[in-house]
Amino acid sequence: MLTIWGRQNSTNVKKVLWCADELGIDYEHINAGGPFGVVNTPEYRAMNPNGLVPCIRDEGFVLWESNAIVRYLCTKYGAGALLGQDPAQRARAEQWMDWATSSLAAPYRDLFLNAVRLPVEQRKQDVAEKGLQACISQFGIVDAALSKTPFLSGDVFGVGDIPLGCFAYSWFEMPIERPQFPHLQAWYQRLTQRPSYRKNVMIALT
Ligand SMILES: N[C@@H](CCC(=O)N[C@@H](CS)C(=O)NCC(=O)O)C(=O)O
Repeated sequence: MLTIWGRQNSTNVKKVLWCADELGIDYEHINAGGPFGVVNTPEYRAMNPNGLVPCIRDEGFVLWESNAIVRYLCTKYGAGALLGQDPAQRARAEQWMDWATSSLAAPYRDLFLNAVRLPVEQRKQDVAEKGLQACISQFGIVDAALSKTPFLSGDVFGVGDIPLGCFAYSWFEMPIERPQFPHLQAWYQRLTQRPSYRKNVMIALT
């Protein structure tokens, strides 16, 4: 059976749990990371030397890096579902997966930690504000893309929507002042109609 390690309130773990449920995979979930520990045990480090979540083991095959896991699950369990058959469509979806990690994750982390997760006395207002401004700029790019197609993967929901869908939930839930991004908002509303999104992504932020 597939085993997924990682605490549920991690953005990167959410991607994997959401994807697994979209595909209807039967899996075992083990909480790890943050208050759950586990990630520093020799057994876990032997699987993932980074000591980070998520990590999966599937019939002896171990894999870490959330986006790679999402693609693996779609390929193995979805017969390509959510990936798209057309090379250009698939590349477009993967572009957004990579972009979410390389261009949005860092400013989002600065904002989220300093607006939500850290104890109040440890939060740095200037870091939160810098992160917020960078996130506004990045979500503006997403909003413009979503003015052209209903999903980041194209005409239908797919892997390109999964990483940003996880970031978007926190974006709309954080106690911050957001500009109006109508296309981003409409896409987010479409995601909220998906039961596996509501189950795995729309959970308490802390
Ligand atoms: N690029 C990695 C990043 C993994 C990562 O940074 N995971 C965070 C949670 S979002 C983590 O493990 N933090 C330490 C912990 O939770 O103990 C991925 O996409 O899987």
